Amino acid sequence: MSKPDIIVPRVMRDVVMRGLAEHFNVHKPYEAADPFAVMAELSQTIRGAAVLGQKVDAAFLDQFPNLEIVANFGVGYDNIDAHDCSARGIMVTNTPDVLTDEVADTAIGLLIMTVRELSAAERWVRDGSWKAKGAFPLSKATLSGRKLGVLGLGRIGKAIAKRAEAFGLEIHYHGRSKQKGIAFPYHATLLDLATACDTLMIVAPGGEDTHHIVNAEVLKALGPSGIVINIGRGTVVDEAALAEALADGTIHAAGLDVFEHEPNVPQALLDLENVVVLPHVGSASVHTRDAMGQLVVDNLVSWFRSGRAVTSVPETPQKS
Ligand code: 8YV
Repeated sequence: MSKPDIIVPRVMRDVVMRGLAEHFNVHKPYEAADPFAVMAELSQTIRGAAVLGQKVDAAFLDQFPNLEIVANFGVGYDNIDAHDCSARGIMVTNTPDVLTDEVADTAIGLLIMTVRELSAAERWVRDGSWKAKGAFPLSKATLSGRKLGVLGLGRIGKAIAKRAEAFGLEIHYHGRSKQKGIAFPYHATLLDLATACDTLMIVAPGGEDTHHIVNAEVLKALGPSGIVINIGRGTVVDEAALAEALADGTIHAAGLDVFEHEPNVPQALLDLENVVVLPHVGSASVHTRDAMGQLVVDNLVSWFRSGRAVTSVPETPQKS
């Protein structure tokens, strides 16, 4: 039997490219002088897509009328219009679980870096300030006694909460609904969560429903000792409002791994001392990115072998 034809619009990790090559006819339009011409030529042939950050919208889907599955590299899939895929009968998969611990570890690292000003402290050593000026100034904030509001208590949110509990933090949460069997206090609105807490851990996915929900009002409710950590998606935060709240003391500090227009980080944030910035490294270890890549391959292989995906997203559930 001939191998199914799949498209990889942007180059992906070795583990993905090698894994796919074993099982599929892999088309890589990015290698061609005119990628759009290649895509047009392949229009009727393509049955699967492996995507990384690629926008999968109506225009993309219209190009490939015989597409059966879109396998996303990443647990977040706000780059994909999963409702449109569902309406067209196209399966969408993501890469949950295999990255949960890595992202939760990064989130806790970023929280401590931010609270204790560790990146500025490191710069103090490297730029000779320790020798020239003496001890690094004491951090104004402490982790001790903080109330952590988790926005989005999914798999990663729970793993962060578990770690934060071990650090003695009081955990609260907000999400679409109160979850059964979870003892942490639930707040029906984000504003209530921010009012009850001084530390906001953003783990929520991107997309229309969460666009800029962390706004000026929410930041004000966190208060002057407030700390915002974002490990979810940049679009969840109104970055202009955040920069303003950080500059005028409405909140104390922020630690950000994600931004609205990556890799562009607003200058207003970079200009501030009370912001720790990371280049979207939540899941970025070789170990975890390889596991995510393998899951992309496994989803496609399983689909074309058995008509079942390994990790389908809720909008395109597995048929039982
Ligand atoms: C990756 C992520 O950076 O899984 C996600 O949703 O944000 C990250 O693990 C992303 O998949 C692009 O490489």
